Amino acid sequence: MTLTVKVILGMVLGIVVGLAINFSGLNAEGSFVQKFVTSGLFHIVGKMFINALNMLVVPLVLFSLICGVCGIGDIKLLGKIGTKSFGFYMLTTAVAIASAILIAVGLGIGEGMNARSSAEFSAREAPALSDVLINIIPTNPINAMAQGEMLSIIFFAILLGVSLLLVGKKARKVIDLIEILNEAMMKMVSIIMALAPYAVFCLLAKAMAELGVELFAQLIGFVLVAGGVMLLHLFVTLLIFLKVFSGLNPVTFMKKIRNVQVFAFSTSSSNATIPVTLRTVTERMGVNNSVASFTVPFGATINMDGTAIMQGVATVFIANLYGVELGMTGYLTVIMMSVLASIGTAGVPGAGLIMLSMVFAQVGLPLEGIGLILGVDRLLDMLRTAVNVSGDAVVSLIVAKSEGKLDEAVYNDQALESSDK
Ligand code: DAS
Repeated sequence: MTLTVKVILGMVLGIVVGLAINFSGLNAEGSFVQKFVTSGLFHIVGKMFINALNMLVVPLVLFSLICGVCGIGDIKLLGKIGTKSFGFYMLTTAVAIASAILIAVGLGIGEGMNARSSAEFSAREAPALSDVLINIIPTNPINAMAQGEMLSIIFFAILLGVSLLLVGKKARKVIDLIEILNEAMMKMVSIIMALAPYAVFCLLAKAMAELGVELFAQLIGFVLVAGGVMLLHLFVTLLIFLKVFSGLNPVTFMKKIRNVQVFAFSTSSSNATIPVTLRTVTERMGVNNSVASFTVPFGATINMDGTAIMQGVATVFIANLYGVELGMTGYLTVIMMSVLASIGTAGVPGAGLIMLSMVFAQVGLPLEGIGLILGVDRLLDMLRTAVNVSGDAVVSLIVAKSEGKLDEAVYNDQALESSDK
């Protein structure tokens, strides 16, 4: 049984058990069941799992970003192709997160619940944007890592990666070590994610017992809105970008990208999909390998439009659920944090959820809101990964076309559409 099936099973069982406890009234104030649910096994297992996710954030972001930058190989590639692709990756992600927040706020998802956070949290006033920008540069990177100041860690990791590239051949051993540590972190993510089915069961059973069927309805609403915005981004926004910035036919793109999307959907991993994306954009869309070999791995590391959408919708959902007023500054901070969180998100299953805690922490939302999202995250992870890799392919085409490195005869060759080629 795959992990995805186990997580979905944990989700269904958690909802059923939680709703049964809620409907039965067994968790009346002061009852044994209420104590067991609120501070007993369900609570303990859920909190331990969320702590484990938080434990991963700093090392995962640090090593995956340094590897992503060092993976560029030649510092000169950071020039025109690097600048162009970085710019377009950030632009598509910013549009993705802004549309997610606008739609989620417009629909008012999560409103009316006024859930209580068992661990009293003070909804921290989102810091002024100027402070957020100034604090991106850490005075002490080690302290920033100890404090989990993610913006500073992302800045330092990218700068360290560029610096290692500038050192040249002498840095090879250090880069190899960091690549091994990065691989170890991916394994650690897999180990912790293997426990997700049990954590999902406990977190959802607790939440459903406390908040009842209304929460269930709210969660369905969250999944539908997040999924809807992802599909909007995939079938409208990205195709508009493709048409406007490269003039290429969006319908041809959607026919040829299908096998990549199916692979990403089933693996929930951008990293695992890199070989499939590379082969598709070069052999079936005509992108020159000199461009694709940079833009595709680079995109799998820093470009996560689908993840940013999930993070934006989740932030609005949890803020409304707990009655936290984020305000314009708060939402602007969320947009910036989600763009940066998507840079730091590794291309492995569940990474976007791990980074969500960084966004929540920045705007003072309760981390236990992660536990509610976790229950339905696996479903969204499959869809958002397909969106992520589609964005990587679109930007690869735009950059290749602008550099004169796109064979349009191959792109327009309808014979190359069938997914078995
Ligand atoms: N599954 C991640 C990826 O590979 C995205 C995420 O977890 O948000 O793109």
